[in-house]
Amino acid sequence: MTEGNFVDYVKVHVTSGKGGQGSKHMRREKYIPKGGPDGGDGGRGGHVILKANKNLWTLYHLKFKRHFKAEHGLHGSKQTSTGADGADVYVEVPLGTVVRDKETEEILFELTEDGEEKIVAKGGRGGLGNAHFKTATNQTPRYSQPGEEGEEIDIILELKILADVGLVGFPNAGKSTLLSVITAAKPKIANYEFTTLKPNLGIVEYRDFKTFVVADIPGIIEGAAEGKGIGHRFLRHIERNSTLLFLVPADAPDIKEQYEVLVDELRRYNPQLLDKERLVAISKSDMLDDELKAEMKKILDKQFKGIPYMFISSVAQQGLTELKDKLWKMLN
Ligand SMILES: Nc1nc2c(ncn2[C@@H]2O[C@H](COP(=O)(O)OP(=O)(O)OP(=O)(O)O)[C@@H](O)[C@H]2O)c(=O)[nH]1
Ligand SMILES: [Mg+2]
Repeated sequence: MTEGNFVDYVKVHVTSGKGGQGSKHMRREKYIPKGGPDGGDGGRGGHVILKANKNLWTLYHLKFKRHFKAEHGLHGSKQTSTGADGADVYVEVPLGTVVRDKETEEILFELTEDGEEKIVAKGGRGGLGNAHFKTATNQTPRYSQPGEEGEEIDIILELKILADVGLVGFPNAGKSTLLSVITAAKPKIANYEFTTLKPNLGIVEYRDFKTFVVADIPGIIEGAAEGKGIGHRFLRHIERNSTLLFLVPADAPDIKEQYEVLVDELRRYNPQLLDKERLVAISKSDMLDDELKAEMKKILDKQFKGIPYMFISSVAQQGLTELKDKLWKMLN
């Protein structure tokens, strides 16, 4: 997946099918005079259904096709024959898709499980044929019901990535580099801030075919929750992750302080983010010699107390197995 193809917000217009008209037919056969009403019911209009598909990671496929229309139900006919239902239309979306009514902005529902289906526009019911309306006093009803109208609605689809681990860090902390060494993802990496403009996902393939998904989101800076930088727009992509991996570079002037700034931004964006399990990785620690590392450890042990932290280096491939082990444990 390249960055340009990452789409996490689309507007879609959906229309369900109208129900078929019930029939007003009167039975007429050679030896059965006054055969009575035999008009069948109209068929149901097609629904528009959203369906979650675990193989989709973005809403990119909906960027160019934004209108979905289901078929109308067919009319009922003689011999109480019911009209065929209109075909349903399925719109496939990734897991973690939140569906809103565009007009009211109200959340209609979310899809989180593979194969889950939700009707977003219900097909109109078919009208009843005249055969239903025969009574003792009216043996030959010459009326039937029309089919119900379909529904038409503009919806907003918003993706909240369902990754297992979300990477949180300042720009340039080494998030994308880490993703590139523990997964097959090939995100853009460079020595300047805001290299990553859209989330990247990677799958960590782990011992005994275990796997977990890591999301690399754009860097977060102080004030991100209020809209500074670009990170705030992507913070929702870590709302669903079960574990947050904080990345603070070893050359940060004050590691604990940087961590606190990040935590504070998350809190201001959504305090529930702090209920998640957290791990701190001190990145780029190939820049430290053993002596310096030992000294830092003494200080960090005091500062971080209960919060687990570890030294890693993506470039020198240090601490990466321990990191994966730790993440796996936290996830399971
Ligand atoms: N020495 C050293 N440098 C690293 C390491 N990991 C990343 N870097 C360097 O740090 C710089 C930033 O790396 P990125 O992975 O692009 O950082 P990022 O956190 O994704 O940055 P943004 O996308 O801008 O938020 C690059 O020049 C990397 O080569 C490491 O383990 N050791
Ligand atoms: Mg990056």
